[in-house]
Amino acid sequence: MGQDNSSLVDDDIPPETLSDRTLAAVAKYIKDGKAQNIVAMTGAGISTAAGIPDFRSPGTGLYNNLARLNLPHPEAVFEIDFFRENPAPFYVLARELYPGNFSPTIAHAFIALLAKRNLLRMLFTQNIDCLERAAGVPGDIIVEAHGSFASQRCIDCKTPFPDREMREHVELGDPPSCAQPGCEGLVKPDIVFFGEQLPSTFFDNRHVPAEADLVLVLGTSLSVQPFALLPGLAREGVPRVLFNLQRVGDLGTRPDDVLCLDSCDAGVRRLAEHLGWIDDLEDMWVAIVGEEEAARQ
Ligand code: CNA
Repeated sequence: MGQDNSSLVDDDIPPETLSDRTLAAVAKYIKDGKAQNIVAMTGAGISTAAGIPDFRSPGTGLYNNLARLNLPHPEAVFEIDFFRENPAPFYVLARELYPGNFSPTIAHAFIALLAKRNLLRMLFTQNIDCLERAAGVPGDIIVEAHGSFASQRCIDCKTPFPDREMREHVELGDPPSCAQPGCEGLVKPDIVFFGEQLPSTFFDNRHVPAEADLVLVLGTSLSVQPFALLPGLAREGVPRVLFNLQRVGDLGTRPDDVLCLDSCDAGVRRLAEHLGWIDDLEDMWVAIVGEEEAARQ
């Protein structure tokens, strides 16, 4: 177990709801039955241990590694206007990121364990890798705010495109065209590009963070709007815990914010230890990914 730096907060503001600003106090809050409606918010950092690069980590992030695709600027790979002109770079990335190539991390398994214990109200994810579903979080409490690779359609007539054919095109790095007679529009996975509207499920559930009794933020730089607004929608006095390599957003500024500035996996393991759930968590994760993958991560 690494060093417990969960009490690293700027100011020495006394907590109002928790007994102190540590993971041990968060665990006590959960064990006392005060967290029945947990809302989790995740980003690419929860999946880096699975081998999927995030966007912005210096050196390893996708934006650092897109030079080979000859883009006018890194974000262009996710811009709809650029995609219309040149879909090939996106399909190079899609082949690398496609679901099925990666297994959930123990941080995904922790969120699934919260769901299994009926404590998870909702998971908002910015990720497009579908690893939350793979870990066993029920689909009806996941809001994939930036869409996912789970389905795809024509960008012009919006006709859905079959999964199996899509997989073949992605494996070949070959952008498919719409199969509708008379339409030759490009097909794109239903992931949200810059310049596109978020799915309606995001807006339909935007009231949920205000109903949370505990907010967990994991592995996100909180730099993409409107997702980045979600932690701020928690009511004052509701504990918010950040599991991330660095401090982000306004996390740490409220009296009941707890910062765990470490890898998501180390952070959830530490919280699970405090909860007395660590064996359950490790067993559940190994059951999902297998011994070999668990040892590799
Ligand atoms: P980001 O902007 O790249 O930020 C990632 C954050 O996670 C940074 O603050 C990192 O310091 C932190 N981080 C990286 N590794 C770890 C780790 N092991 N433990 C804890 N923290 C870590 O990514 P965001 O998700 O904030 O940005 C939103 C974009 C990224 C969304 O539109 C996603 O679709 C997109 N994205 C998704 C994936 C995926 O589905 N796995 C991968 C890459 C990008």
